[in-house]
Amino acid sequence: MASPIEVLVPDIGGFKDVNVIDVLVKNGQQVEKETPLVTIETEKAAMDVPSPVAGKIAEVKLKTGDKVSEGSLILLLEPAAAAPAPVDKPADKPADAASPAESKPAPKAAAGAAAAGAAAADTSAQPVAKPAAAARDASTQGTARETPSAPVDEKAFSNAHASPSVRKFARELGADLGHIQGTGVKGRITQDDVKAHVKTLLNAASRPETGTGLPRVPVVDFSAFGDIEVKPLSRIQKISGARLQASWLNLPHVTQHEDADISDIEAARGAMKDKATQAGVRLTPLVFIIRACILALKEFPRFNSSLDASGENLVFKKYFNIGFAADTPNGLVVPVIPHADQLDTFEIAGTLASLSEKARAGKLKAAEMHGGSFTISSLGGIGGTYFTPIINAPEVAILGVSKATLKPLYERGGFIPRLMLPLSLSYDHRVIDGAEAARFVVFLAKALGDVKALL
Ligand code: CAO
Repeated sequence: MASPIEVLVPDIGGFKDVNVIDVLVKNGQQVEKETPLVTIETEKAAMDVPSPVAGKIAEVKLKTGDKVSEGSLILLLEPAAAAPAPVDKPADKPADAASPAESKPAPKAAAGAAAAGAAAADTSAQPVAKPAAAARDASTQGTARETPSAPVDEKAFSNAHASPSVRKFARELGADLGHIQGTGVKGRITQDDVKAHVKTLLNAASRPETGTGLPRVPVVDFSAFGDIEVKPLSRIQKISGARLQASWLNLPHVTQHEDADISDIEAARGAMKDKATQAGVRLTPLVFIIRACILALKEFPRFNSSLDASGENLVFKKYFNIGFAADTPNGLVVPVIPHADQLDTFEIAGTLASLSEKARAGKLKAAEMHGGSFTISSLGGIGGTYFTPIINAPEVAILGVSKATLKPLYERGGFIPRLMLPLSLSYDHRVIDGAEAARFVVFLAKALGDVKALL
């Protein structure tokens, strides 16, 4: 065994007195080149310092909680004897020969040797674990979806709620903690969460690029074209994004459009305003749209169904739990009005308002977003005309509603101004035929014109 070399904290971007949050090796332990030795945490990121060479830990010189800066002594390491390659693996020899730090005796300044050896090995001196770097290489070779090999978002990794050992584990796998949903206490990320995440990514990455697999989106280094700023998606965006993508990819979507003449119901809404205010509720067009949808769902029960897990049976729901997309500062959520068919107009308005308020304040409980049977996405308060809402799978249809505008309608030999509401119904074509969807929207538009039926 060669005489020990000093392994020092490498360049950590000028940070000083950073915390050692984990010591990952013990005296006497054999390590490989790149084995993480300690985890340190700067304001920006937690990072592992890997071993510059293979060998035996002679003496660990720091402990968890210590503060270190560039050049601080981490440990003494006895480098392994030169060329330890097994005879049955001749291919290893050139690699050993190419690593001078491993074969040459350490110069007098042992610390320098460690750093120099690390530099020669390109990644060894870098306080970012090798798997992440290796992964980056893989990603440029065409693994375009998020895979364990995607570049790690260091800030999000650092901010993630996880123990040092889980951080270390994630580093070893090149998993980005910033992308993992914690299932532990208070959302803490567990080792099982990391495993499940990596498994999912590997499954996705192993899909072929052609044939039945999804074609990949190219990886682009945007910074090559100008200044950029990287911001993580919100927790809600990550969750809803995955669900939206699953629906878009699994359900054959078709969107059917229609205009509903809501002039009469708007007049009725106006007439009810005072009464509604007295009852402490705000009547918006959505309240009546919900009521009209329930009438249509009762008439066309397939729109209130779901395919079962086998994909061979339809589950018809006898309840009418209406979800509505709510735009919140943190992203899209879909609260559900349970048994909306059993509520009167003001009760629907009250529930809609209280759930919307909770959604915007980020206070919705999980149970308040479960059990929907049909969803409405209303952009009517914002504007725009028609759009293609994505079905809230496993539901089979969703109604998109846009802003009502006055339009000339030809009636009895002349044009009259009518308030027209654009409707966009997306449906799962495995379950619903185009003709049935057209009948549904025609029925719905008629119901929205029938004041008596809606009140
Ligand atoms: N046409 C014309 N005006 C409309 C309208 C329509 N279709 N729908 C609502 N309005 C009016 C309302 O009457 C209200 O005006 P007043 O204050 O003068 O009465 C104003 O627009 C704002 O309404 P609102 O948005 O506060 O209330 P709402 O009940 O219509 O909607 C909610 C509640 C939670 C659905 C809505 O606030 C929201 O978040 N919408 C966005 C949904 C979304 O992001 N969908 C896309 C998801 S991706 O598919």
